Amino acid sequence: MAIEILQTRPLVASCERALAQRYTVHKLHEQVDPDAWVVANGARIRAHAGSGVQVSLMDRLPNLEIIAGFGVGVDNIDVHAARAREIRVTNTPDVLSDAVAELTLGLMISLARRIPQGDRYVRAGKWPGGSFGLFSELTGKTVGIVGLGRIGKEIAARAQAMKMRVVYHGRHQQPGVHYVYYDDLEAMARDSDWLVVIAPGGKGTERMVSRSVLEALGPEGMLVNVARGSLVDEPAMIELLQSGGLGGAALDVFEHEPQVPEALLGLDNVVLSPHQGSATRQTRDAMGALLVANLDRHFAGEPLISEVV
Ligand code: NAP
Ligand code: 8YV
Repeated sequence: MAIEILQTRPLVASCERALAQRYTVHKLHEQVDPDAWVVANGARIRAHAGSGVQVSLMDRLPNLEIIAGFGVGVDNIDVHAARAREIRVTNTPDVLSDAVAELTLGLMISLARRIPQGDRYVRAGKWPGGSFGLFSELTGKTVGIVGLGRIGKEIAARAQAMKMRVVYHGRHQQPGVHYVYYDDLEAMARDSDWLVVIAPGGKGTERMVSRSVLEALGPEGMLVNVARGSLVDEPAMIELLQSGGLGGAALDVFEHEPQVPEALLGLDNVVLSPHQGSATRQTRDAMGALLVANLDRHFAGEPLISEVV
């Protein structure tokens, strides 16, 4: 009997091809009347391929066994509700850590040397009119990493290669990690030139980078957010960027993305990126392969590769 699974948003082509070879795939986002489709067919669905599953959908899929997420962050999956319904949840950690770390360093260098602004300056024909300006290096600066996890450690290694001093904040000091640990985020911000945010999204980290943390980072301080927009007090960040209370920001994620606050678009001490951390062909294919492998393991009765527990 064919195993029927559901998608509610497009997935990378290689992943969709692999799923179609193995399963009967229904794409809810392509249905003319998604609600009517779920009412008529939801009982046949055994798995959801992709992230973004809330309890309202779970309740309409009575035989859902597993949600195979696409991405390592699971803040857009109601994991608590899934657990209560004995629905397994998997994600795609590790395979994307290098890509996210590379983008993070790219955003840091771009902000430090105003690379996007320099490109626009040349394209606008302004160079003959004078010099673009002097900015600053990463070398010798202190970077405070908020969330020294799988990706945070890859960022730290690359920052060290840029001759930066690395310190970190998390809920726990990690044994065997030689970077200086701060249990107080505001204290770390005060002692840092750069603050890189790479902890998980969700209620536990909402606006943890508060106005007081941003003020502690200060007028020369640079904020990088490659985690989730929810971790930063975005209105306070914008106000401090405008007033000079915060030196600059490089942002790959936003509170209400893909909508980005208009106020950010006009700021010259900001670099903006449309949630591109894992957006390479190689990494997205690897994420898709891991999603499929988790589903295959589940239906073969074998241990899952990356279960969210
Ligand atoms: P991970 O290995 O689980 O690392 C998470 C780190 O955050 C851990 O070091 C953890 O340390 C720390 N942490 C967790 N809760 C915290 C809290 N309340 N306060 C302070 N620190 C906390 O996860 P990962 O694989 O590195 O991924 C991290 C996040 O990056 C994902 O959840 C996702 O939101 C984001 N991400 C973004 C992109 C993008 O495209 N921009 C791509 C991939 C991932 P403690 O347990 O010691 O607190
Ligand atoms: C997204 C991410 O998953 O993995 C994560 O948590 O934030 C990204 O890799 C990616 O944008 C696919 O939706």
